[in-house]
Amino acid sequence: MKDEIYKKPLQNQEKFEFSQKVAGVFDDMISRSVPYYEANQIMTSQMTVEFYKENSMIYDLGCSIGTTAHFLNKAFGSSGFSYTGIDNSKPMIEEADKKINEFGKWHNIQFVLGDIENYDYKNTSVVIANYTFQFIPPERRLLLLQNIFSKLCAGGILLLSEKVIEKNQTFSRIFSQLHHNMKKAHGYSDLEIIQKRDALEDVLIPNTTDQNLELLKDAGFQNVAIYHKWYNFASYIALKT
Ligand code: GEK
Repeated sequence: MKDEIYKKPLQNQEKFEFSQKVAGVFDDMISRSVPYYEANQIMTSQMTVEFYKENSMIYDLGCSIGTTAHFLNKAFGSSGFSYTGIDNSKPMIEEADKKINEFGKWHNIQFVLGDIENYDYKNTSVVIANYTFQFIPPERRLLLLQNIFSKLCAGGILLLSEKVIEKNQTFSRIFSQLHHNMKKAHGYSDLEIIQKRDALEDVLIPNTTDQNLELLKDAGFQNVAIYHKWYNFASYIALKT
């Protein structure tokens, strides 16, 4: 379904929430808002295949409607894997569950309603957190990363994708403008883009590209690389050695 949530002028601008309305149009919303969303999903699944260890769990933090699981299903083909997608939005998990029968029977896939900050993680070789940390209060991000680091096996990875800002304000301004232009090219009006941006204020809080690198190092990851970057979006791979 087409995302038209911010199409009409809104009298009372409410804060953005992962509601029923958002879950219903999420596919369209995220693919028109996040640059190279599909390419990033493919890269996420390729690296997951590369680093996944048998008998361990893949965790997808903030799995939304389960799109990443579908890319993993395709990338793994007939090799089995275990996956848990966690999200604290009930409508998102309900949407994800609607397509649970589309996965290969040899894959062990589940979607769970839960908070990624209190989840009881088990042995894992791949943790995926695509565009989710940006919704965690900044002062709690290190603790969550430390918890993930402690549950990863040696040789395991965290794949982290985020909206980012730059330290240099000129770069930040230009990158934001280019993102705005990209959304317009994907069919959103200026009004839609501005109303959504206002709704996300203080809800989606981006770190700088460097802050994320530092956080990952502080959490214990010695080897970190940026594997995908588009202006104000960055994806990091962090390896536990
Ligand atoms: C994708 N990864 O398609 N606990 C659990 N879930 C949370 C929490 C939390 N504390 N905070 C936010 N979420 C997906 C896209 S969307 C990104 C991820 C976006 C969930 C929230 O409910 C939402 O579904 C998801 O994180 C972020 O690749 O909408 O920009």
